[in-house]
Amino acid sequence: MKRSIALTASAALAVALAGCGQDPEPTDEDYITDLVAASPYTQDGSLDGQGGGGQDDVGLPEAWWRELTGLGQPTVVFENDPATGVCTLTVNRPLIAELNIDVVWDGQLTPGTKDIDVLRTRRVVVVKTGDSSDPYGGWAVSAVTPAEFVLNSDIEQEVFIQSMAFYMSDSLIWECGSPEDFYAVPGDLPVVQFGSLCRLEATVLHTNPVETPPYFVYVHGPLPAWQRHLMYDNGTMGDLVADDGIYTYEWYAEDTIDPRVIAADVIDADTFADQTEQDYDSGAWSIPYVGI
Ligand SMILES: [Ca+2]
Ligand SMILES: [Ca+2]
Ligand SMILES: [Ca+2]
Repeated sequence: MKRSIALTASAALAVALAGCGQDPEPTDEDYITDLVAASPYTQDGSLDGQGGGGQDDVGLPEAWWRELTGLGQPTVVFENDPATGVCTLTVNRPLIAELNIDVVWDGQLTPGTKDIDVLRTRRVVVVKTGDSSDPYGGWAVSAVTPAEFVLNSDIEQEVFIQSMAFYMSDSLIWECGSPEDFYAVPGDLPVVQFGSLCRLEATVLHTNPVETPPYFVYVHGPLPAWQRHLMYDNGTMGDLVADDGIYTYEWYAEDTIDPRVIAADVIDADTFADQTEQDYDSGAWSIPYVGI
């Protein structure tokens, strides 16, 4: 019996030693990949919040919401060797979801579904600020671009966000004209003070407008009652000038969602025109904010 135990212990030791040999120290790439999977500055969700707003006489559905059905693993593309201590990455994450949409204004919820196949992509700068015994091997997120949501299906994307501008108490505190623009974290991110007057403005592009209006624009963020609200270009809801192509929504910040992001989200009117065709077309930008 004793001999048996001794053999077992030896075997366990051998396995443990072999395990050490096959499990080397994490590389910088390993640490950075773990960092961007966990950092609050690189979480953007799937824009699956619900919302109200709108009227049946302008081409909106009675109800719609996205429902995430599959979250792919993030792919991290290193644009330079982390050995320099500063590294730029592109992080791509596939989002498989469904658009639930009910276009019949009858007080009954009988939605159809449209497939959503989207890639969420963002660039990140990370810097090595500590040593290897620190969390994530001493790496920290230094700057991020907005996350851009683009179609990852065979359907040609025709609607795009072109710019975002965020105001608090009528002061411009953050703006973006390209999803390639980097913002230092946390200093260059928009700050949202709960209870304060917020306003988001966005411009959009439709490459092949057919319907009137050609698209609908939504804001997602720390909004009252719902996580998303329709944006307007008709001189109401904080919109300064009607029909100038700048879509606006103004609100008093009163809610938080996880993750903490502000997003501008455009949906093709053709997508909203029925609840049967597989024609999902949408684009969005999303930026993390700092809540105070
Ligand atoms: Ca209905
Ligand atoms: Ca306007
Ligand atoms: Ca359609």
